[in-house]
Amino acid sequence: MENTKNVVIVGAGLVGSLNACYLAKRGFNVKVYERRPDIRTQQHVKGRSINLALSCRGREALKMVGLEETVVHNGIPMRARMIHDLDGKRHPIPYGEKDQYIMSVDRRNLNELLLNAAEKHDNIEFVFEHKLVRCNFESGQAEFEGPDKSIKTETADLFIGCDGAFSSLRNLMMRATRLNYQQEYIPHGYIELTIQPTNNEFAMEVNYLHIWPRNEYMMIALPNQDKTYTTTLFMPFKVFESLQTEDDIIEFFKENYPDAVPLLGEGHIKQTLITTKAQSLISVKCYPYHIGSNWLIMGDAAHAMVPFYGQGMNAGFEDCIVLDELMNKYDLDFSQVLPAYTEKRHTDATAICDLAMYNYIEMRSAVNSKLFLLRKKMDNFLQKLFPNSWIPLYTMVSFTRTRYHECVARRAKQDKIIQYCGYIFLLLATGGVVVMVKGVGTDHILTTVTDRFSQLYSYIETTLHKFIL
Ligand code: FAD
Ligand code: EGO
Repeated sequence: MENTKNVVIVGAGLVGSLNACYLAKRGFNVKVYERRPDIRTQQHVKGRSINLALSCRGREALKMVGLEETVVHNGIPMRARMIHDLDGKRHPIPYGEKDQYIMSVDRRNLNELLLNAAEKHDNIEFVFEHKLVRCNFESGQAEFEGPDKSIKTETADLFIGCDGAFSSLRNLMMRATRLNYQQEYIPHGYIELTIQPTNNEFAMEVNYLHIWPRNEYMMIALPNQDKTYTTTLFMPFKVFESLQTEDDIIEFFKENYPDAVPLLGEGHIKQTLITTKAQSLISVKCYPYHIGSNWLIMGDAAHAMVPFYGQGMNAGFEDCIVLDELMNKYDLDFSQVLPAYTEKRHTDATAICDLAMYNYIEMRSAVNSKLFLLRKKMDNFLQKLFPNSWIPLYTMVSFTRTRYHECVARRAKQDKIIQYCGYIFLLLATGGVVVMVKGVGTDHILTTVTDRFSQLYSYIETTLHKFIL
C-alpha cells in the first residue's frame, strides 16, 4: 500500500466529482477540495432547476464508472428539436435514428449523484468550503483556505484542477510556467426562466429541445422531470439593458416569442427580467494543460466554451476517459501521462471551443426559424441520400465519439464535395439547356436527363466514399 498515489482534485463540480470516481477506481487516494458548501446539504427551491444536454461523450464517460443507467433514468430524452416560428407554429426535426437523442438532465441532481457515487469509495475524501489559494509547484504542495481563514496544506503526487472556467489552479499555473492563455467574453448574456406545467402536464411537447431561433435573440427550453421547462434566453447585454420598464419587457416578448408569453406568464417574465442580471458567457483556451508530472487542469478550467453546442460538460466528461486511457497506456507514469494528455486533448478541446463559437456566430447572424429548418432538413436529406458518407456535423459531435478535431476535418471534406456537386449540377443544367435549344424531342431529353442523374448519383456516391472513408 506504500505505493498508492495521492491525488488531490480541486473542485467538486461535474468534472471533479466524476474524475474522483475514475481515480478512486484505480486505487489512488483521492482528496477533493471544494470552495462551496456541499450542495447536498443546501436546500432546493422547487421549480427552479437548471438543466443540461447530455449526449454520447458524456454518457460514455458515465458508463465507464457504472453511472450511465442512473443518470439516464433521471433524465428526459430529446429526440428532435422543435423549432418555434414567429407565428407560433412548431416544426419538429428529428436528430436522427431512434437511438439518436440527447438527454435533458438536472445539473444539481447530476452533481449530487456524482458526489454520492464518489463518496461510496473508501479512498475518496471530500473537504468542502475550502478554496485553493496557493501552490508550490516545485515541492508539490497546495494550500486551501477554510471559512475561518485557516489553511490546510496538501502534499500529493498529482493535483488536478477541475475548478471551472475561472480556475484558480490555472491562474496560479500561468504565473509559474509559460502557459498560453486566451479568453473571450461574447456580447451575449443569458437569463433563465421557467415554464410551469399546465393542468399538471408538460406545457409543450415533451421529448424535444425547443428552439426559438430569432437571429440575435436565441431562446431554448429543455424539459425537467417535474414537468417544468427551463427556458434560456440568449441576447446581447445591450438589449437586456435596453429593456428598462415592465412594458418594454412584455412588448419585447410579445414581438419575438408570442407563443411563449402565455406559457411563461407575464408576471414571471417581468419579475425575472427586472430582478435578475443577465449572466455572462466566456470562452477559454490555454496550453499546455500541465506542469511537470504533478499538475493538471481539466474540464472548463482547461477549455471553457460558449454553450451553443451543448458540449461543455460532455467534453469535460470525455476528458476523464482520455486521462484514464493514457494512465493505462503509460502505466501510471505521470511524467509521460501528463504531456501526452495535453497533446491529445488540446487538439480536440480547441476544435470544440471553435465549433461552439462558430455556432454562436452562425446562429445569430442569419438563422431565423425558416433558415434553421431549411438547414436541418437539408442535412437530413443529404444523410438519407448518402447514408454512408454524409453525416451532419451535429450528429458526429453529439452521437459519436469521433475526435472533435476529426469531426471538423470530415465536415470540411463534406463541404467541398457538396461544392463540387453544385458545379456538376450547373454543368449538367447548362448541358440540358443546350440540348433543348438544339430542338431534340422531349422524350429524348427526359431519358438523357434521367440517365445523367443516375450517373451523377453513383459518381457522387463513389467520390464521397473515396474522400471520407
Ligand atoms: P464547474 O461545473 O464550474 O465546477 C467547478 C467547481 O470548482 C465548482 O464547484 C466550484 O465551486 C469549484 N471551485 C472553483 N474554484 C475553486 C477553488 N479555488 N478551490 C476549490 N474549488 C473551486 N454543457 C453541456 O454539456 N451541455 C449543455 O447543455 C450545457 N449547457 C450550458 C448552458 C450554460 C448557460 C452554461 C453557462 C454552460 C453550459 N454547459 C453545458 C457547460 C457546462 O456547464 C460546463 O462545461 C461544466 O459545468 C463544466 O464542469 P466543470 O466541473 O469543469 O466546472
Ligand atoms: C444552422 C442551424 C446553423 C444551445 C442550426 C447551426 C446547438 C446547435 C444553445 C441550442 C442544437 C444542445 C443549444 C442544435 C445550427 C443544446 C444545439 C444546434 C441552441 C442554443 C443546444 C440543433 C443545449 C446549430 N444542443 N444544442 O441542430 O438542434 O444547431 F439553440 Cl441557442
